[in-house]
Amino acid sequence: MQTQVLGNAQQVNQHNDHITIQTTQATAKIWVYAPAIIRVNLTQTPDKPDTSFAVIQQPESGIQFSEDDSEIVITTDALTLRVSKAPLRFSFYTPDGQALSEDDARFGVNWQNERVVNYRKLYADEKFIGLGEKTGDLNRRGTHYVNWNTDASKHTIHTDPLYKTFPFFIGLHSGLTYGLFFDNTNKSYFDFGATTDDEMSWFGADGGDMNYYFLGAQGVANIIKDYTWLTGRMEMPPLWSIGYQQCRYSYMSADEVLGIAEKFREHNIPADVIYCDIDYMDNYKIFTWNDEAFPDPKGLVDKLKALDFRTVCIVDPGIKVEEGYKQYDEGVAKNYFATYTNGDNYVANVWPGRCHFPNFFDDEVKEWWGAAFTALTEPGVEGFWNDMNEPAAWGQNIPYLVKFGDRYMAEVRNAYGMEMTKATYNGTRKILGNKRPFMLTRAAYCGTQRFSAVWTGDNTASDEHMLYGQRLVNSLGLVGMSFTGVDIGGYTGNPTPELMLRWNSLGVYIPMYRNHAEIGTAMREPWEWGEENMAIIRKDIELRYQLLPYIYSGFYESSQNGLPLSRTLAIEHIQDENVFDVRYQNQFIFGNSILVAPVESTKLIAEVYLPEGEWYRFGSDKAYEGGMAHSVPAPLNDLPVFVKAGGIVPMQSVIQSTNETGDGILYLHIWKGSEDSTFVYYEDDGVTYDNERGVFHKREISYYAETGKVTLAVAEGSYTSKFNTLKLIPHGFGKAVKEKEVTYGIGLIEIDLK
Ligand code: MIG
Repeated sequence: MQTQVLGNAQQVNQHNDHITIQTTQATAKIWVYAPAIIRVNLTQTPDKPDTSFAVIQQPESGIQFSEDDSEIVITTDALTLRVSKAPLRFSFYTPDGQALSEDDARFGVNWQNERVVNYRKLYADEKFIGLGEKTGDLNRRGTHYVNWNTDASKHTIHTDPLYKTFPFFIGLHSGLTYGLFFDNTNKSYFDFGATTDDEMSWFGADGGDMNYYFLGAQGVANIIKDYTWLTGRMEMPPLWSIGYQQCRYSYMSADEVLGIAEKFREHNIPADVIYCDIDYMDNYKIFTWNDEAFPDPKGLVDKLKALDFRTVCIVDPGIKVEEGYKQYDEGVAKNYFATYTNGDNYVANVWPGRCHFPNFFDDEVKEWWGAAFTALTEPGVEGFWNDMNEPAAWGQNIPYLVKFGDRYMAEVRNAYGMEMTKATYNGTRKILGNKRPFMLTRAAYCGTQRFSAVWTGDNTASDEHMLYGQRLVNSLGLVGMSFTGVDIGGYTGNPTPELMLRWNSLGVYIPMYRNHAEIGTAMREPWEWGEENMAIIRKDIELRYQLLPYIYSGFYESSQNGLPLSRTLAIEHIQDENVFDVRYQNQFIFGNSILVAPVESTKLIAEVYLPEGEWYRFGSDKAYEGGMAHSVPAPLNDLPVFVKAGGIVPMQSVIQSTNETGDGILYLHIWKGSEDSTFVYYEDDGVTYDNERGVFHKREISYYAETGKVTLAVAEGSYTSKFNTLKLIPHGFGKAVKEKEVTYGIGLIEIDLK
């Protein structure tokens, strides 16, 4: 093995937006992207083009630094980077000189053949959160992870890697916070003190540069804001996609799909979305329909529309090797597929049999792929589910030498799924014009939030999968992915009725609320569980629909500052050890004032930890004191959910789908608190991009604890709210304070609660 440890600085040069430092082993480059974001790149191939799949921002120009014999110092308003010259080591400090993160003096950055690794000092009390879709505990200290997008079917709650790669973590120590985004799509490794005597943490990759963005903002929320500034934020999703979604692998025919949709309406169970999994296709050929089972796609989608259902169809990257199949013929003729090193098209087996794989790293291939979606959009499909894009092939082991254009799979595998999804998004967005497409993907890399929701792949029908799945959702939220879901009920196996009830009730508070199941499992639609259970499931789904004004506003927040809808308690409470306690680590804040405690279906009493402050049980308004654990009832029809004192939660009447407007009343629930609180309420048409041109309705709602006043500021934007009446519903104020009803318009509204 050839090893090189980064040595002494030989030369320092200033350029417009960066400085370079030369050493024998590598060229170091440093840029400032924002006051709290400094990028460091250590490269052995300085002439290679500098590209990123994730980052959408440019560095600031006019970089400033100071230099003496021993170090180079870059100072911004928010962060100081001190680079020692002999040897070259990078250490970051707060403006007042507290150490945030320092290179290990011995190993620093080094190369082990092609592999590049950075060892950093581990602080005694340091905790680590992040990396997105990773099993394990909330606090990742003491563990090791690999990023290598994998079709992890049959995974356990310990399997690593899974489907997605997010080489971004947040470190917490000494009451300080920092983030580190290692922007490298090669197979990468993160070791949070698993192997180095609690002295070092390290991360690295099998190839590419030591290329990282150091985020020095204080507070986890601020780091997420900066990270999503750098890599982008989600758009407003189509409103219908945050309603209830019903899926199965597969509803085998148009009649079956329609029958399922009809049942929802018969049983008065709200729903918006139904899926077609791979069996809608002709022999799994992408962009085709099976003309026996799905003889009239447009007829089907139209009938579904008439029932207020939207249709989502799956697409896989594998293109069947079959002459006469359009995508195959065109792809071959134009060299659009991944190849062996001699240029022959690479073949692997997936659903259709022998397949080629589009080179989604090429813009022309992306265009071609995207334009083919007319096969789905012409019949009226508006949602697109990108599966198997790790990419997956039977046997998994796609050779590292397979090439996508001039790049080897080893270098870009982790971005393949994201680039496929980008192609699907760009293409369908173009075809659909002003209409928002819904996008779902299984594989992802940093930045995927800009155009898609994700789900966590093939989980299992068990309590432990339900709980760890929530942790995945919460952890995805830390890396900018707000629109996330799990297969409710568990993909593999059959849930017990208790598990189905419990998981469904948790689904109310999962950003994407989708019931999905594997082929061969028992049917699990809401009516499959008997009248009594169906009533409970219906109630929960109704609650989801009542909460949509709150949830949609939460997505607005994600689109503006990157904060996720499902927020691990660690975002707000970095110094509270209980938050990291494995007993409470699955709990999360949904939106900004609802705390949800996931509980096994076998436990009807739950131990819940409520952080600092006062809390009310959602539903009963029973008051609880924070900063301590409580034993609370957790029957299957009442998941432990709490609202923070001062919580402002706008709700609406029960509707059967987001196509309905309901009774025109905005039900504004407010829980008494001792501090002022605010909520940004947001509404738009839910289906077009007119919101990007000012057609929205947005206002700040404030609660003033001392005076008991509630105000709704003058509404911004040109959209007319669907509500004409405001009903203020006080909680925890005592019997004397009654509900108030006023006209809901765009002007200032002031209500006195006392
Ligand atoms: O090899 O399309 O994770 O959700 O139902 C399995 C069939 C392929 C895997 C996805 C799952 C989907 C299934 N797919």
